[in-house]
Amino acid sequence: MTSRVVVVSGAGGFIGGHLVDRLRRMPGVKVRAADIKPSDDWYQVFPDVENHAGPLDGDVRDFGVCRRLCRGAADVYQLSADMGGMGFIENNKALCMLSVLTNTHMLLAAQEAGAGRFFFSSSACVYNADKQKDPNLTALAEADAYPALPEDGYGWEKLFSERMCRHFREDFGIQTRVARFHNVYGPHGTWCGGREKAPAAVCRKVIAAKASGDHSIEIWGDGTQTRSFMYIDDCVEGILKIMDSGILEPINLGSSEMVTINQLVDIAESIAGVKLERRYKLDAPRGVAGRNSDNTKIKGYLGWEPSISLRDGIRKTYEWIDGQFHRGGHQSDARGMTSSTFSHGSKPIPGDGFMAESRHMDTWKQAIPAGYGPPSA
Ligand code: GKE
Repeated sequence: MTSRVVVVSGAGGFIGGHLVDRLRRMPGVKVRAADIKPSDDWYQVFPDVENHAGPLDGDVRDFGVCRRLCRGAADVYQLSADMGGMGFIENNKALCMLSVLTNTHMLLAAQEAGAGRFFFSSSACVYNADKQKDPNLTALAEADAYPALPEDGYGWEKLFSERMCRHFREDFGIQTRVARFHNVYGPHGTWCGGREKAPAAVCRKVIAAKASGDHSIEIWGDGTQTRSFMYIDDCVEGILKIMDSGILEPINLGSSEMVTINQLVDIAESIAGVKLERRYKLDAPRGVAGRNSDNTKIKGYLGWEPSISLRDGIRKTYEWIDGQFHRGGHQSDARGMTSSTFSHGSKPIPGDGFMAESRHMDTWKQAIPAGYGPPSA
């Protein structure tokens, strides 16, 4: 039997690694995994798949690399992106927008190669910021992306690439699938260094506070902001279901279990068996005030929605990060790890982390950059 070639770009990343692990177990599937990172830096590497690692072989900003990867491919999962949590995307808007290269080149190469299906990982960051000002909001439905007012930088790129998928489908016939991920977490992902998102950051801070004996942690914002967090197993399940479905429009892939950041900390504390003093850093990157996933559409199409509870998912994530922390010898830096850093590119930003011009806490105000407002009378 000839195998179906399935390409995963961004395979060295968190979601990509888990997706490859799932695909490689499927009968009749030959996985081709690619990432710009050298394989030593991949979160998970599987020797039984075809791996393309590093700048020469795995940089999908390069159209030539994309063409080689997509040759003979039946399915393409495009997960590569320069991304991270709020500390990264608010401070690295140009880098986030450059993911337009990977999305464009992978889509073009997939279409040129005659791939049957193309999956694009979009984000809840495409949603109109005006609809996320209230922490007790009603959940975001797919139509709430328009009129467009997405997260500056990162969200604009995602929204553009969503539409590019649509037009490639309409004009060239390639079957595209677009899922809007809502804050995905779990083991084998970024947990320190500036790109980590809240679930991993909170687990690490609690672990570090315990290890340091100084029972206090820093929390960005005032802790009342709300989010829903999706465990990685639900994410992979959803990706595969959406790819296999006939869903043509962008669709939410997220948990509908909404919590405040304070409640997220409560869960991590109860798993750790500690109670910590909370230092609120009000000038840290906060993103939107409230966000949750309206799952009406995905339930209607698939009769399914992400269902792994936050407590169960955080327990597994906590255990994995605890192992990384102690095996990696981070005890000596435990006190420092009860706070989070920001990064500019791969370099940590000195001081408290902000570039002055990015210091806009209300993301919706960033829609009109300074100097682009209406002409003064
Ligand atoms: N990253 C981080 N690190 N966030 C913290 C921390 C910390 O140490 N302490 C508190 N928070 C707060 C942030 O200020 C924010 O209000 C909330 O937790 C969630 O932050 P996040 O996990 O970094 O990212 P967001 O949910 O705001 O945004 C993410 O959304 C995803 C889609 O739902 C984005 O970063 C994207 O990576 C992604 O598309």
